[in-house]
Amino acid sequence: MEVKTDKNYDFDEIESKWQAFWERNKTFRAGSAISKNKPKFYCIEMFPYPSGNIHMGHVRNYAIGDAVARFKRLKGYSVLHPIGFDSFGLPAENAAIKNKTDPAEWTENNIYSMTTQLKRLGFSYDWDRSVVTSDSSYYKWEQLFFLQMLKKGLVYKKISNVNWCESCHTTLANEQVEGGKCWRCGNDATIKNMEQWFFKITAYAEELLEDIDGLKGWPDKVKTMQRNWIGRSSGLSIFFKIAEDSPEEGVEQNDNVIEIFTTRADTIFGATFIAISPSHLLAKKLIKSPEGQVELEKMIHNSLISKDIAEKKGFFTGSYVINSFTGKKIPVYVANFVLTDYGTGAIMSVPAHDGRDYEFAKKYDIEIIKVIKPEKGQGDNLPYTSYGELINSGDFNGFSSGEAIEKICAFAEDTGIGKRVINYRLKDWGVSRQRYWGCPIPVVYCEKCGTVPLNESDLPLVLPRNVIFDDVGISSLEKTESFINAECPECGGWARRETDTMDTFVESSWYFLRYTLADRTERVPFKREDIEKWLPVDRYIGGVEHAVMHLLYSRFFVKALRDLNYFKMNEPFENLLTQGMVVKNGAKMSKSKGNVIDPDELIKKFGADTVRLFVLFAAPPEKDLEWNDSSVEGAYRFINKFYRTVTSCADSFCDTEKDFKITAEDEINQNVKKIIYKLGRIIEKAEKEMEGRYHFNTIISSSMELLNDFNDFTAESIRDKIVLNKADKYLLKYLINSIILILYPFIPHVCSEAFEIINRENMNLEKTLWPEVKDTGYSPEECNIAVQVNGKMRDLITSSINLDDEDLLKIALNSSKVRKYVTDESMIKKTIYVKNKLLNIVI
Ligand code: ANZ
Ligand code: ZN
Repeated sequence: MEVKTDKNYDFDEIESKWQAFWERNKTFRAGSAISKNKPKFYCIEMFPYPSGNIHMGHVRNYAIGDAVARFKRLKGYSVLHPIGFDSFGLPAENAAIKNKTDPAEWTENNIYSMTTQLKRLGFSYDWDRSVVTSDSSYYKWEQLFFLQMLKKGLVYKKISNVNWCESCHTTLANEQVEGGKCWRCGNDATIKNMEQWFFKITAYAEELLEDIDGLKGWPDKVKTMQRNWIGRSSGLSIFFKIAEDSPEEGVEQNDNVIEIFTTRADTIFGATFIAISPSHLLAKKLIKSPEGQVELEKMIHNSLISKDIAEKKGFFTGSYVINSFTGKKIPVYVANFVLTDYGTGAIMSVPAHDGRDYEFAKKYDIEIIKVIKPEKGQGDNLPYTSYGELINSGDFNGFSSGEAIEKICAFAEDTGIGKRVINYRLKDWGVSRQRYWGCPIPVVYCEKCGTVPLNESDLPLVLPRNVIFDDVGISSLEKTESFINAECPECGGWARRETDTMDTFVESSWYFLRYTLADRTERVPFKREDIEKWLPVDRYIGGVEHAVMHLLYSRFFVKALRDLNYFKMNEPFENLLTQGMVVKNGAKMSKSKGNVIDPDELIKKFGADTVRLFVLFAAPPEKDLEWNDSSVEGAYRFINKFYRTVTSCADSFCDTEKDFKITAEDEINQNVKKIIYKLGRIIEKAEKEMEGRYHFNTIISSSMELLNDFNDFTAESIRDKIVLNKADKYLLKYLINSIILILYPFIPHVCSEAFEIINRENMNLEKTLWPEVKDTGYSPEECNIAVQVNGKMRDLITSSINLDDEDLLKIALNSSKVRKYVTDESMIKKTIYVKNKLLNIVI
């Protein structure tokens, strides 16, 4: 083989050479025979919607995942690293309406061009496992799950108020309404009354919440968002008798009572009015005047066009209820800030101790009674919303809030005026969409038999092609006669097909299960043994914008499929990494801001490795990445230097034996020892980072430093005519190979080339290649370091030279003299480090 020397780095040639090599050899195919005995590692990035173009955010997401996957392969893992396309959804349909193209064709074209782009970036995917969710071979199984969940009562239909986007002409799940606006187009979401299909995610509310604690590898912020979204609160539901009616004993919820939900039973003596939502079922009945009825209509209308409740508004109904605890009559108001679909849609208002109630009471001049005495040190201002000691509360005076809640709940249950309840903010997941480009819902409506599910053997129910697209606001499926007309599976008579399709979040709730199936001609969605082998996903990487929707739905789906006996697993994602955004001039890259950098252009100019190196080097994954042209050039220059170093030293090392054994007789050059020692520390550090923290930038910069050391050393040995023996050369070759392998997860093309140049053979990933640390008997020089805490000298410690601040801090914290002041590591605000001299710990 010809060894190339001193050749300029030709990324086009090198990158296409290795991409072709990988494809030809199916290098990244998961689960080959040899890898059977290896430990598994399942790594995925959130799969893209095929919009047509890869953007910088994708590149970052996939470069992170690829680095992790490639590292794990070097470490001897059998890695599953697939990609697919989340290909149902609105843009295809909008393009169809605008350009009269077929959504299927549009999607296929986009998938084709994005696949080309992904391959051009050299990501190590097992392409044979790819999924395209708009293929009937994929959504067929989703339809099957739908039918099975329907049978189990996990899917149901009901008329409900749904969030509606007029401009997208579709319903939106609660999670898809952000600040009252449609998450896709940003137009105001409104409310509409429609019959809808729902997944009963609330059946799993408790489990979804409890299992969050076990998600040790998830970022806290995502866990908090899910907890808040599920929003469990335990409290008391109380029945307030309506004053005019003569209520029977032992009231239950009926027309004579208003049921409220409170988490602050301790404040019941301060409840001076009841507030109900405008859509409350009793509203019309409670309102005594015609003006009130008009007022109500107005408020309902307003709540439909805007969910903004910043300004508290309402009116008195004319009715009263009895507060059973005080025996007093209190007025009932309709109030815009009471939510219809939370709790019971009615509240007892305690203006002294609740902010919204206070604002409302001030505005409408309603009595305010203080019933909680603030704890010491807390101000006396109203509203006082925290806990304290009860006052003005009859028999309950003197108790703490906690005690009083217990006693009042018990009292309410004993006397039948209330019951303890647990409420969740989480609502069932409405999945009906009035769109064409989605998975058809496999049911028909028969005049005789009603709503009838299709037979499982009739699946897939294929989405028809060649439908009419126009902007008239009904779904294209509704206009497609051949689709609508169906035969009833029960009576064989005429039936009308469901024309709603499923929310695209259904497809993304189980694609990571489908990836595990190697042979797609198999007539199963996935196999139990594959699920058991590969799942849970060891590392899932994606944007934090999916913290509630996708990540919660997927958890639900896995639990539901588990209960359908598909497998035993409880949770799909063991470790989650949410990467930051790519921003330019402080703003997220977007067409509307005109600050988009096109990955294709960069690749053309600098090559894929440069683009990958830049996105990994410029910021730790969880942080936002600020675009910087000169850092891109910096990455390019580094790769050039790396390549030149490798090509120019190849001749000196190529013939060094692979299995050379250093013996005691070998005298190793002191500088070689030093550099090998440094390498050892970097291998250890890199390994640690690659196993979880993923601060790739520190690995990359240490490798850069090491490469410089190596170049300096070579220059010196040439200048000083130093003769290197076999052992030296062996170690230097090991050094260069180690740098190649450490960098391989980030810049795989040039590293594959470099490996070939140095070793005259291809990298074989079936072997465990990650470099082992070699000990040459060298121990670094030592120095004395002054350790200060908040600027005061506390100890003088001895350490090896050139440690970084992290390592040094560990040593410093072992000193009892320092520990006296820094009892807990969480106290540390920052450290100031003067290399080899001083460490100041600021607490
Ligand atoms: C009396 C009270 C006194 C309350 C007090 C709070 C403070 P979470 O924790 O979110 O469950 N609430 C109940 N249903 C509501 C609805 N449909 N719309 C708006 N607010 C509603 O909140 C429970 C509290 O939120 C309940 O406790 C109720 O107000 C209010 F000093 O009842 B509270
Ligand atoms: Zn029928």
